[in-house]
Amino acid sequence: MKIQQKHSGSQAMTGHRDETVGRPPLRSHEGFGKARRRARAVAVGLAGAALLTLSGCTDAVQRGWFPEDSVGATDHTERISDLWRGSWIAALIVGAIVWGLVIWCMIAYRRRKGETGVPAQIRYHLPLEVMYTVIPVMMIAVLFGYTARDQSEILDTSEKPDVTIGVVGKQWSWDFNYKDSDVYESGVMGQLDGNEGAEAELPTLYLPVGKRVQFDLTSRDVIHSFWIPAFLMKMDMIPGIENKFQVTPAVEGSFKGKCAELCGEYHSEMLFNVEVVSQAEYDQHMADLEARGQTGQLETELGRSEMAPESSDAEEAGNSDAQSFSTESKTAEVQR
Ligand SMILES: [Cu+2]
Repeated sequence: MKIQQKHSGSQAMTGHRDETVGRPPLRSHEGFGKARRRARAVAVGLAGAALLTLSGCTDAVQRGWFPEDSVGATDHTERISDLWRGSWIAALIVGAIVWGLVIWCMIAYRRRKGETGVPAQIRYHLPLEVMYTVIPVMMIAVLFGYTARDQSEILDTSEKPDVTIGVVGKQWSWDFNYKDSDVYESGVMGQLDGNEGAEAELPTLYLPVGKRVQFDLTSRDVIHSFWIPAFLMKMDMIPGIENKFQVTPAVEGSFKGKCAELCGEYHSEMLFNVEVVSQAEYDQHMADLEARGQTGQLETELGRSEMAPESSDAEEAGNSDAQSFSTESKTAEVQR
């Protein structure tokens, strides 16, 4: 067997040499040039492909595939995306080591020709067992440490907020109580019927840029979840309980808000708009709400009563009858 291998090896070598010798020599510069050009073309092609791949996803990769508008959106987004990316990098390093070891074992300890039976069975290997217990515990401890550090920072409500907004979830919309200005906004469910302009009918939450905002979250019916995807942060809204968090929006702009807890048939239409505006625009909006008569605070008690008052802006929008009818009938359907 060994002899055979040696023989075939030398044959291959001889064959190779023969081939080289037998081949017409590269006579001219033309031949060398051709080979070199081909090699260069391949190299350029590969480099181009690599560049295209890298440049195509660099931005997205750097954000960890988080939404584009999350970059610098609040005082917390950088911290959250750092934790996210760090965790993925750690997971990928561990993954690469594990995949490498698995492949190495498959190749190094594969069954060779002529081998029979099972390999030598080893029952205990204390150092190995200690290692694969201690290393994962250390890894989990590190991930836990960073998570706990960031979580306590993100959920810190010890500072006095500049603005406090009570947000009430309800099937399937949102009410906003601007506590400091003593005005409110009451939302009506989105009507996603395929027609343009559905977003304009959604309730809009106004936030002043650069100001510390506290959200007091609760629900009137089932568990919802308050989520502004660009803020990289969501929190449950539980009936009878007030969950709080504080955040400082850092850039002006329009964002989207959603319910992140499957809360019934029209959960997907439980949407709102977010406008992060200057203090002056925020004050103006508060004055507008007051001028519309939306003063005082909406109750947060349990109940399915239609909270949209007579003078809400949904009524002003024109098609309020159709809206409130369809919302009511949808609610009735579910109650049945
Ligand atoms: Cu919901």
